[in-house]
Amino acid sequence: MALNEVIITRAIIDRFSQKFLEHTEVDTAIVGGGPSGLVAAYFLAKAGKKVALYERKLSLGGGMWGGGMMFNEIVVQKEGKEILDIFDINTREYQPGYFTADAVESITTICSYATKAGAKIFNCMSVEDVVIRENRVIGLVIIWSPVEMAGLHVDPLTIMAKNIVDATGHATEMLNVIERKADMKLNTESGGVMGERSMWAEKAEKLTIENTREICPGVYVAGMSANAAFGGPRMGPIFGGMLLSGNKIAELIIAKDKSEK
Ligand code: 48F
Repeated sequence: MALNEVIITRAIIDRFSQKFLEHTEVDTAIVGGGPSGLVAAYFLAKAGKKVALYERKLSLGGGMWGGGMMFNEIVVQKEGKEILDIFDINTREYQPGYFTADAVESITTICSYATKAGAKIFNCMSVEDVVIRENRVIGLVIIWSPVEMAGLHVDPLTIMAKNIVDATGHATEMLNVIERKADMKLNTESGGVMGERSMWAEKAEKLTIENTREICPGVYVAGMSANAAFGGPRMGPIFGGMLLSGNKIAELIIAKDKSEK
């Protein structure tokens, strides 16, 4: 059979358009494809939720690819290892309580589990704004990342979601936009993004879990974004907190949906 380039082209446009159209309204829209966002996507999709995840970059994985300073190994504590075990990711004990894993195996596997569970990942797409009605965030405003990078004057599109997750890492991009453009208070001491503090791994790892929560109506905050929002410190290349935060987001959203039924 001779290959036909037009069929190849149509297959891509058709399939992508179908996927994109089916995800213009979702249960949960996750912004950011780092470890916390991807883990949340997996557990939510596995629980049967309709999930779309938007990642600005072409590649998924956020800060996990590079391990620490581009040494592509990550460290997790016991509780973090238990999440890696769910994904069947190989870990090795380095010293009691410290486990290492290959950064590339970790992120590719989590990504694979998330997509196979049914989460739809839209890479190379940036979220630039939110949709607000009656003091609640109900949707996201999205644009192709190359449009954003080139500064082209192109209007974005909109998708609607019952729950939004800011998993944008150190940048807290969704929260910044809410603070800047909406008359909504965040559920922090100051009512706004408090800003990340300097490195303190022990404290930061604990706070990441604590700070993972609904931060304003319709918006949850996960991973490093949660710590930056609530004024917590950074933790560097220990990733247990990120994995546990993604898991907690899924638990919170699933529990909330149940209580609303
Ligand atoms: O930074 P990132 O990996 O977030 P995380 O899940 O994990 C943090 C750790 O990697 C590390 C750490 C150590 O434990 O502190 O930094 O909290 O991934 C965030 C992802 O969000 C994307 C960004 O490209 C990155 O891949 N992102 C950020 N803003 C947007 C976005 C946006 N507006 N639209 C789409 N993607």
